[in-house]
Amino acid sequence: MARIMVINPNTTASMTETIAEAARSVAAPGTEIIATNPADGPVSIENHYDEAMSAAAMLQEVRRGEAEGYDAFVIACFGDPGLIAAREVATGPVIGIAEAAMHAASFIATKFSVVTTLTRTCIIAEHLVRNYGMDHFCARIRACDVPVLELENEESGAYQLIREECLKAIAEDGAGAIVLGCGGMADLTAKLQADIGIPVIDGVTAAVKLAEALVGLGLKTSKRGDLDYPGPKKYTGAFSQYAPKS
Ligand code: 2AL
Repeated sequence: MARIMVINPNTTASMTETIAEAARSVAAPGTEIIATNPADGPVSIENHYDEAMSAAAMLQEVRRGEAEGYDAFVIACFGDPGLIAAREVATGPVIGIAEAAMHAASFIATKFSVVTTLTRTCIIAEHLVRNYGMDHFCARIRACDVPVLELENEESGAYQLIREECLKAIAEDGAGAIVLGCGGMADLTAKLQADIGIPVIDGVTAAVKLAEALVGLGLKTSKRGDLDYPGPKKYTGAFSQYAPKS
């Protein structure tokens, strides 16, 4: 039995719903999923500024979940914004969808390619690949150049553009698996996989299953060293609401 809080760090509730559906589609019978997004922040996260600005309100959601006793947390944005700070706040495991998808891909293929939204965001995934030690597994990071919110617009042609990048990843990168580079792509996974014939990994579902595994193992975030709770401190001005209490 695990209670998992899945946080979409952007403020678009319809995308949170897509993420929630994907999370629930793989959750074990005893797992409770609550999906949430902050009220304050960017409607989509597509650059470093969006990432930085989304982190504070996302961390408030983790604090709320912590107070409500959730066993684990999933940060459902492909840049994994605020992930390491969330680990300081949380008692249970916190998993980012990019790290979950990349690790899952590395178990089933020697090479994967990431297919993300805008070319501009490729650098974010590139930093994560390096940070997670995934350089040997990641063949290439590709962009379909569809803005995040256009993923929800059926007329945007997003599916076909993503599919084309996946096919190029197979032909040109030698990719044995595809990692989808946006939380808002979670509903495309099964269709894409059937369509392109190689494993397609969405980080939301991968993160939920990894969270269940860690909770099942009785593992929590280590509070020895840098991931210890932030400790009480005064924050001034508009940020006083974010001041850590413990
Ligand atoms: C994302 C994501 O997963 N959600 C969002 O708003 N931006 N990442 C991305 N590369 O587009």
